[in-house]
Amino acid sequence: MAEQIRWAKTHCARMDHGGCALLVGVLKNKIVQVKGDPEGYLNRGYTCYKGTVSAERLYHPDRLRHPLRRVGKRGEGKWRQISWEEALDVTATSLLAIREKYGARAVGFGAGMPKGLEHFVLIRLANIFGSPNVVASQDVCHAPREVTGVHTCGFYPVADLHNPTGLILSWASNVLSTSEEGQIAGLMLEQLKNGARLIVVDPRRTELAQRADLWLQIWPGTTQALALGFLHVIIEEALYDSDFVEKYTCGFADLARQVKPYDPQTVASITRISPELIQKAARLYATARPAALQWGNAIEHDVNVFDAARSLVCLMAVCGNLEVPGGNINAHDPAIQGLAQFVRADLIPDKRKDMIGAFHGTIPKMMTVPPAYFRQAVLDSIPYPVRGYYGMCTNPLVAWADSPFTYKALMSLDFIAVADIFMTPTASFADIVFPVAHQYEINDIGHYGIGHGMIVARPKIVEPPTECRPDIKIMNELGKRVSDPKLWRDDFEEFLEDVVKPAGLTYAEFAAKGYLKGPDRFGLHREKGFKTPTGKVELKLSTAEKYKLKPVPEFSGLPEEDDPDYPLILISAKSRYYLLSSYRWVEKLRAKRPRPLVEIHPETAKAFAIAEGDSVVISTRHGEITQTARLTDIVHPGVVSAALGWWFPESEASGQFDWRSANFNMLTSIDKLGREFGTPNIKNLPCRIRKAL
Ligand SMILES: Nc1nc2c(c(=O)[nH]1)N[C@H]1C(S)=C(S)[C@@H](COP(=O)(O)OP(=O)(O)OC[C@H]3O[C@@H](n4cnc5c(=O)[nH]c(N)nc54)[C@H](O)[C@@H]3O)O[C@H]1N2
Ligand SMILES: Nc1nc2c(c(=O)[nH]1)N[C@H]1C(S)=C(S)[C@@H](COP(=O)(O)OP(=O)(O)OC[C@H]3O[C@@H](n4cnc5c(=O)[nH]c(N)nc54)[C@H](O)[C@@H]3O)O[C@H]1N2
Ligand code: SF4
Ligand SMILES: [Mo]
Repeated sequence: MAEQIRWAKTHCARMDHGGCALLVGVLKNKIVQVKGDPEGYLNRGYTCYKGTVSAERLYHPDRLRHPLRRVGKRGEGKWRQISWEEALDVTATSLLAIREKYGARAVGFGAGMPKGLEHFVLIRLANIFGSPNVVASQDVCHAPREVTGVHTCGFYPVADLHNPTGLILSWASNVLSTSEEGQIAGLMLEQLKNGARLIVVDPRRTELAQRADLWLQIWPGTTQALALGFLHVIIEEALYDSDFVEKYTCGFADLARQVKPYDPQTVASITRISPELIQKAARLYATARPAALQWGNAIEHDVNVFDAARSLVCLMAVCGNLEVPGGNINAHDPAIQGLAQFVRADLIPDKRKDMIGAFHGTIPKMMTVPPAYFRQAVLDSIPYPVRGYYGMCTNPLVAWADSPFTYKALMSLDFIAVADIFMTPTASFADIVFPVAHQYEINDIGHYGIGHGMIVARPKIVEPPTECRPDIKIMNELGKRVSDPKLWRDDFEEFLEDVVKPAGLTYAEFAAKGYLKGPDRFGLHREKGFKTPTGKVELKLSTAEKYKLKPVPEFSGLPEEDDPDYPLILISAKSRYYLLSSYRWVEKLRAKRPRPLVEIHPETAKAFAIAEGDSVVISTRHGEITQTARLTDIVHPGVVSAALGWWFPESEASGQFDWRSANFNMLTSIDKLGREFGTPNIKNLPCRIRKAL
């Protein structure tokens, strides 16, 4: 009799922040089908294309299947297969030798976008090893929004897409493509179906913008100006929530004074949105109560991110949209283990003072090291030498601004270990490469520490290839070799048990439930105030002087000056088919988007004699790359939007899989950095284009 497909439940992961509940069909330890689970809390049956083909990642013939040790020169792409014992021993010995010579802080522990529980085990490993330097992409992702929120109102205000809302203001966010941080596209679509109004602030006429009541085609990099313009209208016309402002905010008079010059005409000249539209949108947002501001990652991509994030929290606050259902909420965690305890923050009390970022004056509560500063430490020993790197779930050569600078830093390190599912441009530099067991092959927990008040279960469904191991297991074994083994576990899966134990659950029971959500607690400020030094939402920051921060948000100009040699402005958006630099090797994804596409307005293309499908050279002051022209009027004629994260797995390891020719970060630099988060200008850059010969 033919064997039946076994159906198992889990949640999608590692293709974005994850979250869709899935039904996974298995035949003889092989996943044969993936579909959305209609009972899913975040998705109710929805999946995107990436989700449905997600199991293809496990079955690529070139997947990493054995630990590797470099045999040629660094970056030459020559390897020898070794045992797990050897891989772990060499890594441990090398990291300990660096610690002996330069101190623990000379090892950087690297992660990228948080993909699962291993992100926090990595922080634990760094803490126990004694290094304050966890290096991650938080300079351009999440931290600016979360940390600015915490300084301004005491929490990370996330758009509540679960309770009915009157209006969604989608600002620099494109959840229909990205489902960012578990804000799954299906949730947004359901709100719209139920009658929520929609305003989209985006330089590109996205699918979401096409469905919007109002679309504001903002000039890139002018978020602060537009937000201050909204506040101008709202304050002038007394549309704000005066009761909330009076009782729960401080510095309103200062903010009102600050926004005075930002009248619709002035703001129109900066943002290139008509004054009428600015007024209309501001009025709609202010009067729609409740309104949810879905603020996206794209506000975090230039040196002015602190002002941008501050101005948006002020906007939420004065309109009375903080801590109300359908507004921007403090998403309380369920009863799970606290982050600080999980990562053993107690073992490294001086972390904040000692980390590389602190030397550069990054804002308190920014707990990862900006990659710009990390590389300066590696290359110039500023503020002290860094010689070793353990990286997992990340591909810095492509993901960090200024790729040639990353190349230099990676070439200069004494020791590099990388854990990945596939050989990548970054892994091709490593001394040791660890092959990981991946989604569907490991028990995992999603959304821990992301600030959306929930965790989701990602139970294992199939066995991994014999020699592929979960990241958590690798770090548990490495931990035992570089620190007191008592701080590690006999069974690495105890880390999963730790997280859910305070809820009175075992991991198996949690997996059967599927997810845990914290209690809905709205309006807590009415009893307890806000968790800021003044107990109020600080429209004017009480800590400004102490931390050398701007007290009220301002627009201090574009992130880069205009340059007649580079007459266009370059932006980017995440692709719906890939996760940043990942998975170009998954055939079903590659078939959907075989080449990097640069979006150019047809008029602009005509002016530069570029036709659809032409190879186009895009140059900035820092470099040039080639991508394929897509002519579309979704972008402004003065703006081009290029693809991110490109490298070519079909190319040679010895050339780092062609990390240069199409990689967006060849065009970016770290010449200018926002002080608070060490953020470089990774878009909103003057550029020019020409047809490739
Ligand atoms: N110019 C420019 N640069 C950007 C951005 C931008 O918009 N513009 N976006 C930035 C943002 S928001 C982010 S978050 C970063 C992302 O930067 P990264 O997180 O570094 O990049 P990714 O491509 O998401 O993931 C890197 C690697 O993780 C591996 N991986 C996947 N799953 C696993 C796993 O289970 N275990 C291990 N060990 N590895 C795994 C993938 O194979 C891939 O090689 O990039 C930033 N860089
Ligand atoms: N499919 C897919 N999903 C992903 C990812 C991925 O790579 N692919 N990456 C994941 C990660 S790490 C993150 S951080 C999130 C990011 O997800 P999002 O927050 O949705 O961010 P982006 O796609 O970078 O940009 C969102 C929108 O901002 C617009 N934009 C660009 N510049 C500006 C500007 O100056 N002002 C304004 N107002 N808008 C601007 C872009 O046109 C785009 O439509 O997505 C996650 N999900
Ligand atoms: S939207 Fe994200 S979580 Fe949902 S199926 Fe797609 S990749 Fe997976
Ligand atoms: Mo991100």
